[in-house]
Amino acid sequence: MRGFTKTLALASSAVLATGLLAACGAAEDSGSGSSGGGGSDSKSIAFIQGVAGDEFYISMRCGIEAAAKEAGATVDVQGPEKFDPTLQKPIVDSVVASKPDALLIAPTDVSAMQAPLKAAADAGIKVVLVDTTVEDPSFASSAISSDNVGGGKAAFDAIKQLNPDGGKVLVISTDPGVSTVDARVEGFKTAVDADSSFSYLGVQYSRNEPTRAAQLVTAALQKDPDIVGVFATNLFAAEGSATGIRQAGKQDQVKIVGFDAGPAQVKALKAGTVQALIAQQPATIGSDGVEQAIKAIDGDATEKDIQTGFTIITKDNVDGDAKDAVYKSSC
Ligand code: T6T
Repeated sequence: MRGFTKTLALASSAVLATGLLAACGAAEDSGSGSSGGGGSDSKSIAFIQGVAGDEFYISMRCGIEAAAKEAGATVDVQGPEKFDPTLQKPIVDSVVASKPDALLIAPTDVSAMQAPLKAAADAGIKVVLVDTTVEDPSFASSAISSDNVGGGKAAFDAIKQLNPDGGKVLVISTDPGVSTVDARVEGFKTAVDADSSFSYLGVQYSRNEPTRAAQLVTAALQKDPDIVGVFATNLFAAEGSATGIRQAGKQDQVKIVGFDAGPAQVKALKAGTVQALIAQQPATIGSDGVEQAIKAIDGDATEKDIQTGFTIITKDNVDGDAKDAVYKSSC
């Protein structure tokens, strides 16, 4: 694993306050762009994000563009409006028709994106999976992602530190079939099951929509008013969970640990609405992706699987050691 940073220094008496809410997908990423030097014979790389406007993929784009520039390759960036395979597949089909040398992609579903991506590889395009994967990634030159199972376990450790006496915990995820968040849920659940002071209320799916996540959390709190912790498996789940807990007036009782660290999540952390963030290394995932893509294009050996680390951000380190782990909303 590369660049693994774990700084678990949770403020034990975090003051909860109101104040979270940033628009979903409100980033500058217009969905397409290009960079890189090189002449007409320069290598062409397409990058298809999981969803446009998500600061995780924007930060990844920054890493990709910087690495491509260095290598003299061109980059074309596109992303669907929603994290949805029915919207991502047509983008893949049109990218494949344009015949780039390599395709970097975060597939939005393990099964629905299998055939379109296999078809891309069969067409001679070097496919590199960045972040998410598919059921059988054997056609891919490389697959690069965070230690998602480990991140789920770290989320439980953080919730336990905030609730040493245990209690009921809930997971808010996006959609089943998304490899990354499913792995985070698995890591979290395994850790909860191993600790008898906690009880697992299961996972609820928000379809990557903060409003839905907020509704799920509010409803869950009506059913189980004594929930002590929520693990939100990505940026939008965390945003919505914080809103739901605030709306239920339970911010002094329920601790939220969220995956990802966009500017809105950091604002929530500083406001005390969220207690810990697990920041991935999207720019590194992107630059590693370019490196592997170029090796594949050149016919050199690639690394089949690369795992990147994460940083745990709390109020205590957000302006210090963990400052650089925060995602960008533009490059
Ligand atoms: O958590 C990231 C990414 O790793 C996941 O696959 C989908 O959601 C994010 O993009 C954050 O919104």
